[in-house]
Amino acid sequence: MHFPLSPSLPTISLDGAWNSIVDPYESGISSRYYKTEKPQSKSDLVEFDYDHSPKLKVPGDWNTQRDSLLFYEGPVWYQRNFSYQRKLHRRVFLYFGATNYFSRVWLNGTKLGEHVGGFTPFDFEVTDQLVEGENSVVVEVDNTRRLDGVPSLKTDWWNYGGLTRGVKVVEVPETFVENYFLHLSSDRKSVDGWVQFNGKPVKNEVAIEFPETGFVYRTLLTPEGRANIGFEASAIACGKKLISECKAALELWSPENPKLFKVVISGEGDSVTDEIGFRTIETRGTEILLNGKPVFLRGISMHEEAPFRSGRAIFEENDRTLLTWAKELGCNFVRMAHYPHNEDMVRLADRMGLLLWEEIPVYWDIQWQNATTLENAKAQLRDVILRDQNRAAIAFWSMSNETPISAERTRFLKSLSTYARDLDATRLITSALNHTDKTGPFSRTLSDPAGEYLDTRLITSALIGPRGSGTTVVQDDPLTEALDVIGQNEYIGWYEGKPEDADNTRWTFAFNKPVIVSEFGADAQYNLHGDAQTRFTEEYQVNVFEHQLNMLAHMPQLAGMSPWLLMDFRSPRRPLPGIQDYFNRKGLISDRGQRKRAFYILQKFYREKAAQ
Ligand code: GCB
Repeated sequence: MHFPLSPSLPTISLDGAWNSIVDPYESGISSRYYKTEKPQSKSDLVEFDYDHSPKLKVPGDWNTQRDSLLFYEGPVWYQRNFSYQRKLHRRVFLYFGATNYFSRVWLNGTKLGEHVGGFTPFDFEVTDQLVEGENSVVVEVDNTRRLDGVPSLKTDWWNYGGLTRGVKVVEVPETFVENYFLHLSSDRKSVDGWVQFNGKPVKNEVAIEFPETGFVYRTLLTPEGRANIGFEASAIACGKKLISECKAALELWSPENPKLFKVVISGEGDSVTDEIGFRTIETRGTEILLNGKPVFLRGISMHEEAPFRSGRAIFEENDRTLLTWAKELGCNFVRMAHYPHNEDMVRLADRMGLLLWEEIPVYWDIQWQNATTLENAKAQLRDVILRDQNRAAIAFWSMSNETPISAERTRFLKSLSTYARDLDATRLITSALNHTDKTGPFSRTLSDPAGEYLDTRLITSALIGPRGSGTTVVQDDPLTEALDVIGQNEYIGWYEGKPEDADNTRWTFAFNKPVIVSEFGADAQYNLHGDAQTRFTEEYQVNVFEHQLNMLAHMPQLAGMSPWLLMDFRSPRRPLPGIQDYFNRKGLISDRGQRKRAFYILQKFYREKAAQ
């Protein structure tokens, strides 16, 4: 069962200091770290003691809390006590915002379950396991990378482990609003959707109220506790007035006017409050239409990395800093790479007026033929959709990033696209693709016989080969057929050729769909200066951006862009001493919050775009 954690839900926070045991040799299960009783007599042999173990803060990654854990990959056991007063006619859930990557949870020594995947929420019902007074919860979190995982072994971001998002005890009535989805119909005439109750319905009624205007919509539940919603959109604006006598139109959400309505959903003795915006997003030929009008997406990519201190972004102030920088850059759009970011980030984008691209971590090469891997990817996709489906900011569900083409990969990603559409037909489906140039000197061998994954980044540069003047780059990835919008990653001037090569590059897209250039960029260390041909200088990065912007000015089908990226981030693949020091330096802003020169190049371009 999954419910979005509406801010109105009654919760007890379990955030704070937890006891921790680092378990590199995986002794925890055999030594029963999940049992927290103390030794009964002085002769009892117990080789662990949570109370005297070091603490870790929750939420938080462990890597940036303790120097010895910076590169650690393996299990860490977390434990804490909390007191609980049982209440009549209440059901109780233990809710985890996200734990990376594989987790097992025990309450008072009883195993509640397991969860796979590092960026989506999960919960367990604990109504019957909770005891009056003191309770103990133990979580084993293991961030070991797995060949069959999503993502698999190689990523260009830090493998932050731990209880990276909040932990909460959630109390709800015996029958409660489990989830709901309210959205504007594609013709903008009605608000459609559903409400799902969990538990046995008694009154079989639900009411959806908009306190701002006084409009209340009531309908009945099916025996399964589900209500299908459908009412005229203008009814929200008309409030208590008759629609036939009222000319008011629903105020739509947009980046310029991020209008949210307070919505109260009640029934069966439960009531949840949310803030929801209404808008449509669709494509027409090679255009993206927001509320029926063409929009150019002035975007930026970003990781969920905390400004100024590095580590996972975990507080609203971290999210606010990142999104405020995106606004200062002139953005109306953010690509949240390469995994679901925290829920507050999405809610904040809703309030600040930023369209979002949300992605699951199907990154580079994964086990396309493995049914369990597909189930895992689908579960992550389902859970992020169920979490964020009511956020007007979300415009795109991205299935993947830079996946090497093969029949199995295309089948896998098409199956994900279909699944996403079945869950949510109101968003655009996309994927960040490599171009498919086949003219390079190297053959398209994507993995070697030993099964070692090659880095698709290098494959891309190999494929394009030496660049001359007037190069044409082709995008004919067969996956495009299943997408609404083509996400195009390219690194002309960094992994491919020289920055100036962009000027002569022409693009050909086999499918007549909108294109977002979802990545381009170059590493630059803040305050490292040199000439425009010297790698890692701010001048080199500026040079790449200037030539890229020249190229994009005449790229066909272009509907937006999200260069790589807002801020420098930690990556174990980036060891260059004195420059990278385990940071990917493609940020327009350094990890300490300093703006590099290229920031202003893009800002100027976006200001001019916005004025057009
Ligand atoms: C890419 C990846 C991104 C990397 C970036 C880079 O193509 O999508 O995750 O961080 O290139 O800097 O190499």
